[in-house]
Amino acid sequence: MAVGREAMALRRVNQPQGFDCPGCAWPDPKDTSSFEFCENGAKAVTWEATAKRARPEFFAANTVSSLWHLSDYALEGLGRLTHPMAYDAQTDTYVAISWEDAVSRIGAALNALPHPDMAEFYTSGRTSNEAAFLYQIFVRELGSNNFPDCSNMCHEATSVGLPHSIGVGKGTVTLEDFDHCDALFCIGHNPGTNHPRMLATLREVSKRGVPIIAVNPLPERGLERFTSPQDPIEMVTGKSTPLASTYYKIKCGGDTALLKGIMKWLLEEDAKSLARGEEGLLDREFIAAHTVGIDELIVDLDATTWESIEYKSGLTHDDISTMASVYAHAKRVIVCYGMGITQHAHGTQNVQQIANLLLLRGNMGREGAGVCPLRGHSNVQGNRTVGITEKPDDKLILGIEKAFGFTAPKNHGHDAIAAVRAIRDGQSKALICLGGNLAVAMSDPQATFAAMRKLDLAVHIATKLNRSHLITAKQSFILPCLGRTELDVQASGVQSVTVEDSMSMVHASQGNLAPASEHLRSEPWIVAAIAKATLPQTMVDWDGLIADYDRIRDKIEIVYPSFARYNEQIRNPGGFRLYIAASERKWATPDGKAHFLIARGLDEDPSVANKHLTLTTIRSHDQYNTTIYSLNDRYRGITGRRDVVFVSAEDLASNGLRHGDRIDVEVTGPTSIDGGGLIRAVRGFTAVEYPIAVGTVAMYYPEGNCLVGLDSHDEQSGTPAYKSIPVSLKAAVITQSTLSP
Ligand SMILES: Nc1nc2c(c(=O)[nH]1)N[C@H]1C(S)=C(S)[C@@H](COP(=O)(O)OP(=O)(O)OC[C@H]3O[C@@H](n4cnc5c(=O)[nH]c(N)nc54)[C@H](O)[C@@H]3O)O[C@H]1N2
Ligand SMILES: Nc1nc2c(c(=O)[nH]1)N[C@H]1C(S)=C(S)[C@@H](COP(=O)(O)OP(=O)(O)OC[C@H]3O[C@@H](n4cnc5c(=O)[nH]c(N)nc54)[C@H](O)[C@@H]3O)O[C@H]1N2
Ligand SMILES: [Mo]
Repeated sequence: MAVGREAMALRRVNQPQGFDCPGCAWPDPKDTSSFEFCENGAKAVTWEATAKRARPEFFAANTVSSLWHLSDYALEGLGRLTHPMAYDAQTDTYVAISWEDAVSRIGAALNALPHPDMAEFYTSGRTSNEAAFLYQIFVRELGSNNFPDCSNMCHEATSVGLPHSIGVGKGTVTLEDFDHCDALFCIGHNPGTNHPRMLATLREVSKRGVPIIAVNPLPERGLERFTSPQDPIEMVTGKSTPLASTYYKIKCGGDTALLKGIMKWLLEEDAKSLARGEEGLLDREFIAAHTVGIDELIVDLDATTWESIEYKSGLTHDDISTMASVYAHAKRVIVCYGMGITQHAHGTQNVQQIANLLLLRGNMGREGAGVCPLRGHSNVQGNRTVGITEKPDDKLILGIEKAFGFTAPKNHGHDAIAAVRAIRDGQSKALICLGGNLAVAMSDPQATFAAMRKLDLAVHIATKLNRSHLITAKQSFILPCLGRTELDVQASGVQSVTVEDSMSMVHASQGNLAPASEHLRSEPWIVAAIAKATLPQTMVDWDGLIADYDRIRDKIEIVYPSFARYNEQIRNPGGFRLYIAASERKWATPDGKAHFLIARGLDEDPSVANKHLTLTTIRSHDQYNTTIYSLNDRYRGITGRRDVVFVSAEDLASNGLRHGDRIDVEVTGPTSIDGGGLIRAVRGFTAVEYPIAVGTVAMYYPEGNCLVGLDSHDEQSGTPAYKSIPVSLKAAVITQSTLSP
């Protein structure tokens, strides 16, 4: 790797004048004056700043069919893409092409579609606000709302669930709130790997003696460090025995049960407290003034038995009452959560139960309290804010009209699952991807790969080669773009882009490295070039906007008034926070109230409940989504491989298996058969005995994606159920062990 280039890059990460780390979406402290980056952020930066190149000569020497046999790790390991490339079916290779020819062929192919709704426009969350905004303007001027995006596989349950609860689909806390909370709940996320800069915040919180409750089926190292209190936390629970740990190994998919359990305990203790003549445990003033639905919630919780709560969560009444008493004794509570909550068949309902819990004690919209969904990609939240949505509201349509003078379509377009279905069914014939690796990230690769091979047009705007690019259509293009770390110079000089983090802070990002190749173009430039080639009658001054990104931001401000004084505000170090009404106890719901919402039942998948194990798919320490940095997973003790299944000693024994056995993992229940009539299964993986919750097994993502059918998703948000897959384990046909005991 290019040592000098990387070292230079790392010194500029998350600095006021530097670039935003392309790793996670955790916010930066206010005055970032020192080296503020983490091990995994450094991996993301060096992966982009590599000296390796995948040049045209390489593509000429390697057919697409031969590249298919390389692993995902090896494909990206080829290095940065250097030239725009077009697929040549005759030689089965990608061949260099000029930008002019590439965009004119893409424009012609899009215009050849009978209707613009026959194209899908995917976005991955590393894209800047400027690129994402231009992209949706282009697609809407073309006449479509088909915006599948990575958020559909990620925090869609948050985007769909929280607005019904509190009127906004984003978190309500800021980084400063962590200085004031009295208890912190971390449910279903793994900060040591996926949001490492959060560990600094956790350390501060734990140094203040604030209990951190972790809820996770796996013992994740980064969290465990903060759940073994130095000071016994008897004072915050009122219990006589000090707690050795506040880490709770929940059964996969048991979070709704747990959250209902905590709320049920609160109601029971509240009643006792009132009977003693005390003031009770609920914030009655807040509930009366700000919420509706408490009576229905009480009825639902009364009807939920402790027996079912214990069974579904895998936690005891004692565990749950301890957590609940920590919650009840704290004046200000923050709940953080990640994919362990959202990627379930009832992800939206999980999110809403978290909101319920917080609302019961008024832990919303005041200092030190609130909800904190940990977003994934570094700008996935911003992409949604600036219009990447398949369901445009009137404000967006009117805003576009005001800013550009055309009327955008109002119909609802496709999210990720609808897009793949439309491609599978031959209704959509073109796919443009602004970043990402859709085929591999998506559920049901069997269906997704086959569908994508039927396309007329596939376009990938990317930094590195990945498997999605190898699933070729009649016409396929790879368009290489600048990454975050690289200098972006346009007609008016060096450009900055902007991004929004998990806490709605918007700030500028400016790359400083020389681009990996002179043929790279910025994402906004590429979007504009495709737009110009596709829309001869366009109402948008694409060249003017690209010449100076301040002009793009001026347009964003017209469409979204919450970006008032955008260009001025991003010139302040640290940027600015977008207005979140719920942070001020204003509820942007139809009736202006926050809502307690009911989750009926506790089952992830009632039809197969009770008998099966539940498989969850997780990230290793050495990967960024579908980008695999190495085959190691240090904190979990796995080296040199990813073909493993984490199983508890109890579940190994009850299935007649041992550590190191080769096993087959088969899906059970109604989703067990794929579209081709085969049992969904992963075969010959190695069982690893692991201190994971009994009843839960885990595999890496994306290795486990073939076990998730396209139809297995949260009904409300469409988020694939990547983390609640009913499975059974059996010895593989080949039983030879490849792991030492
Ligand atoms: N280095 C690195 N950083 C990243 C990423 C990356 O791949 N690598 N990806 C980015 C993206 S896009 C995202 S969305 C985030 C993802 O960040 P996370 O949300 O941390 O993602 P996951 O690794 O999927 O892990 C979720 C955690 O939930 C736990 N879990 C699984 N099932 C359940 C369950 O049923 N209940 C509960 N309570 N917990 C459960 C798992 O054990 C795991 O610890 O990270 C972002 N940051
Ligand atoms: N089983 C299972 N499946 C999952 C998940 C899970 O937990 N379990 N998680 C889901 C989640 S949370 C997400 S967010 C999705 C992720 O889905 P995606 O966002 O589609 O996937 P990534 O792996 O992040 O995309 C990596 C590719 O992005 C390109 N890239 C990198 N940087 C840039 C850039 O600056 N610009 C451009 N244009 N391209 C760039 C590179 O070519 C790289 O190969 O996967 C989902 N799939
Ligand atoms: Mo994500």
